[in-house]
Amino acid sequence: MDKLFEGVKEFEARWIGWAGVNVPDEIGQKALTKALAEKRCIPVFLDEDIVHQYYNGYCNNILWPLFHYLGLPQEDRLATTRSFQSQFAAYIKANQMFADVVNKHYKDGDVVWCHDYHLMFLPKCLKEYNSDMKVGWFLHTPFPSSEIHRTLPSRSDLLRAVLAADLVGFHTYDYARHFVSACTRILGFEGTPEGVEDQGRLTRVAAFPIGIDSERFIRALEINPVQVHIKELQETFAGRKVMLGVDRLDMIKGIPQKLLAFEKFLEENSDWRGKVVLLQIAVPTRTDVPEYQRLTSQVHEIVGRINGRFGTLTAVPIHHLDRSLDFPALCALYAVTDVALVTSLRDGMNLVSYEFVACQDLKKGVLILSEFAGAAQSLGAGAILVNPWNITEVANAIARALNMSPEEREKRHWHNFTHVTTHTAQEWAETFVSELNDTVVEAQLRIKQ
Ligand code: ADQ
Repeated sequence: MDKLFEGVKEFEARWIGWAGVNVPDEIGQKALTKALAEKRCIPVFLDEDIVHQYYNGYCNNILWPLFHYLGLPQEDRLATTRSFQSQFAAYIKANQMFADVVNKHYKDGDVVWCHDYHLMFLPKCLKEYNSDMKVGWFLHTPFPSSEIHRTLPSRSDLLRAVLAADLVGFHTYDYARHFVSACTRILGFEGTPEGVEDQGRLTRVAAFPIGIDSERFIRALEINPVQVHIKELQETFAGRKVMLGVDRLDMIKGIPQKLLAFEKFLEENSDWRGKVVLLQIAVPTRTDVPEYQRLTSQVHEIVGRINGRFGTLTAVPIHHLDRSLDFPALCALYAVTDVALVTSLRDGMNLVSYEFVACQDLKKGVLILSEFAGAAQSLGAGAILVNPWNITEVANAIARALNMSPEEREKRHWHNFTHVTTHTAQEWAETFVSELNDTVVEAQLRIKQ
């Protein structure tokens, strides 16, 4: 996140967030606070029980799947849930702890920008401290259809808490529209072209599609460690087309569907066997959750089967890595790829597709992109869009991408590269913060009139 504000001189940003580790003693907390201060980061300390109920429970076991259309917990997921009630109480408590820290560091004129589904209660807590505080909230995941959101037991409380913000942002217009529908249908508030209105108070709701720091990727391709990696990869996969998947190992990323589509492609295109390799890099996340453990086994099983079916003694069609890559290795992989495969079943935006495009100005590779990723709305004209649930369609898209003429690849790449290099993370942050300032000024003027 620190990179986000590089080159954005107007912001004196400070990051307030959970440190991600349990530091029970005061001496440890003081030491960590001091160390992080140099990076302009301020930690919030959450104890193990709160982390379990709030972060693993309410955030990752309830909100994350729900917002990605996977529904509320059932069967074993319900067993790990204990009860919505206690987890929701922990959620509010954790959000209040964030608010306490923000309030402690707040100075008049500051803008407070709350991020993601973990902090939907934060706008409300902050406004209770100080109704003049300028508060924005941005969701990095999809916001689902109001019919999905209304299944959540705490649906109204969460919506009301978010509406305490002055500006509410989403990656796409569709997510914003779903949020406004939820507020009108569940709360009975009025939806306007500007946002949501209740008793004369307007919360502005709008789309702010995120981008990446494209220059960072483009510059990296010139540096020696990346060049060395590129050369190694080119030698290793000489004579074969390279396909790439880079994902967190999460249900929403559609990794099994991607592998099955690749298998179907190999089944139906025997002339490509031995001439194409799929590199699938998947970083394990939430490894203590049974569903994620099952996903890991499922992915390993499918990879084993496909490699058994189509591999030879010297080469396999899929190389699968269960780990994170460092930045130079990631850039090199993006640069040598002929076809990138993003098959998310749902995804707020999907930055991997942006990063791939930024690293492809020489090769002009093809992006196959799920229509259920927010990125489909910005990179749709350059990518081949697919429904990841339709294995045949994805298999056909792979064949089309591998056989695409250089002219068509160039045209498609140009569209995406122009978008990725002009809609950057810096521009996204500047736009959100300046709109937040404007929104507050306009609201003050409305009150005076
Ligand atoms: P994520 O779900 O994490 O983010 P994504 O947008 O694809 O998804 O970003 C993943 C990031 O992790 C990328 O920067 C990528 O380079 C990196 N990454 C992934 N696998 C890696 C690996 N094996 N090694 C190294 N790095 C790896 C959430 C939402 C998205 C939304 C973003 C930003 O779920 O939909 O786009 O926030 O808002």
